Amino acid sequence: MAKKPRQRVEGAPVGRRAVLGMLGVGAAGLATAPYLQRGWEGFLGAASQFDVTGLTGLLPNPGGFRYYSVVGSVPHKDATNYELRVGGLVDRPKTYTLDDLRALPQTRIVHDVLCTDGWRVNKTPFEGVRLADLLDAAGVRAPGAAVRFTCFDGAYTESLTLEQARRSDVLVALNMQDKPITHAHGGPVRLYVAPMYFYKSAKWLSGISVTDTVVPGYWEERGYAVDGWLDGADRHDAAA
Ligand SMILES: Nc1nc2c(c(=O)[nH]1)N[C@H]1C(S)=C(S)[C@@H](COP(=O)(O)O)O[C@H]1N2
Ligand SMILES: [Mo]
Repeated sequence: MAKKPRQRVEGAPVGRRAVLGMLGVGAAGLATAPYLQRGWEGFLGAASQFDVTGLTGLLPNPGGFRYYSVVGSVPHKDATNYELRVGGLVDRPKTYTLDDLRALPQTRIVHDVLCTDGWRVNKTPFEGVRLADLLDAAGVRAPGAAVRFTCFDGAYTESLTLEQARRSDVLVALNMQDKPITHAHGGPVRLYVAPMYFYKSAKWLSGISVTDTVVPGYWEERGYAVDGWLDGADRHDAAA
């Protein structure tokens, strides 16, 4: 696949940074914006003023990541109010709290993170519950062939085939860089799909629904590949 799939805006291929650039909201302008002094954690809420396009995705932080959100502000959730619903074509739908997820066996994966915009963060540890374990607990019913992910930002969605979802390197992640996932990075719980571009790793995960067909996600509706394989990924998960 192309290294940098582009979203399409009214038929024309336009990258997210190009969209911001056309609006005069480039990285240089943002570097002087006062909200940066409030620190990166304040970024998502404060950036809503720039959310003209419905896109928020800007400067690299010192760790190399950029923070992306397709909405201007996202509610904060923690152990007191976080819920993850697993349902759809399953025998035993279930809602997990953060403590429920913490009590399940945890898997740690160290892999390079790559965004289609060209930045990468090598050897990033993620840790959490294997998605396969949650699917097994739910009991996928015969017509189930794909998984749809929804987020408590109210906008982002993602998808995987059932085969992809059952890979050993796909996590419902609670930790990133060996710390609880921060709000800005999609905490308390995000998806982590190690063998694919980072857009597959839905932040602020709130719903996992087994479907009979792949439902393209937010960026996929806007021109991204549904299969987000990284170059060199083992597409058949020989390790599983
Ligand atoms: N809910 C949600 N998840 C999302 C996104 C988003 O905008 N909203 N952006 C995706 C993209 S394109 C990337 S590169 C990563 C960015 O993750 P980060 O903000 O933790 O660096 O999240 C992915 N998951
Ligand atoms: Mo991305």
